[in-house]
Amino acid sequence: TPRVFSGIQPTNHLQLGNYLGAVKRFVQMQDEGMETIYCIVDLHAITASFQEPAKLRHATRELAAAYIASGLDPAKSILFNQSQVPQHTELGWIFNCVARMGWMNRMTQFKDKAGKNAEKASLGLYAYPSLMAADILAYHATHVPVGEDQKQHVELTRDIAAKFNHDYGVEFFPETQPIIEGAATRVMSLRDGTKKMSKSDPSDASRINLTDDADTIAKKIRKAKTDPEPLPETTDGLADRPEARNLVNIYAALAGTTRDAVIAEYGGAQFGTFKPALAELAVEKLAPISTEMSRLMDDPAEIDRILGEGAERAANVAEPIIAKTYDIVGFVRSR
Ligand code: AQP
Repeated sequence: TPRVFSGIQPTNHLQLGNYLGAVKRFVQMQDEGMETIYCIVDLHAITASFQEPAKLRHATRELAAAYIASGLDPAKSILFNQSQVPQHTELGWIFNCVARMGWMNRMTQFKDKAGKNAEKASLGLYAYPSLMAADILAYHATHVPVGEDQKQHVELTRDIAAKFNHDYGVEFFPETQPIIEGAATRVMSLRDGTKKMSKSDPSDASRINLTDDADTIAKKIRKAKTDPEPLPETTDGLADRPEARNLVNIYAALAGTTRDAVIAEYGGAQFGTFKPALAELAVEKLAPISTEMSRLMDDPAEIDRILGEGAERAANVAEPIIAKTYDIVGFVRSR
């Protein structure tokens, strides 16, 4: 039976790319009645750089609030933070011994995040995709909704599962499908159309945060980098115009329509017309989420309760899978 798993790191505030590329799809899959497990991957959050403990705690609760405010229902989906379910790291270690150095060396996100000085990157950042494979496979998840930047990691998950199954001569871990759908699977920075929008970009103007108020959203869109031409009459005309394409994609994803439909309406329009329309749409869609988020954040104890309950349910699913894995590997368990 299909089972959906995905996660987001509690680093900084959620940005529009996370929402359109991931969270929106999470909620749809839940509402389609699929079995859905959504995680706040706090163990991953400490891989790229030092996280101030109070900030990490806050970001974890805020991400839970963002999920719920976006429509994730803890009664329908399992919602929890990764560090409360030890099975992730247990399976992660085994996968560290299955994954090959050569495979990890090909991960483009490690290269992006480690930057020029890979010697200074943490071992955790290097092993991140192996832990991510464990996050997914600890639940035997079959479907993983993600943005385009995570495609390579889901492919690695399949390689790890296949090698484990082959080495031990079992048909145990399933083949996982990445689900990368919609008009905004790769939202780009508002300051540079060739760079992806990211929570940890030093420039706050490069992204729209789910916590931004209406004025801030409108201002960031008004100031977004564009070329001087009007929008093209056909979507083909967006091919070598990354900034224009990005804004059209964002519009389409927020409106729940296609790029073609947006161009049918705004083809030939100047950015002076299109940007205010986009800002209005973004505020209409995002303001209710940020209002609900701040309401939920007034009661952190309730958020912690939800995460604890979710963690218990998650552990109930993962525990027998990890027990079986240990058995397959040959670890003696006598207590
Ligand atoms: N720009 C984006 N467009 C579409 N989808 C995106 N995602 C991230 N950025 C975009 C998707 O959001 C989910 C969660 O991502 P993550 O928290 O695991 O980390 P990330 O991919 O590294 O995202 P960020 O925002 O760039 O975070 P930081 O700055 O902390 O590294 C994933 O499904 C991702 O594809």
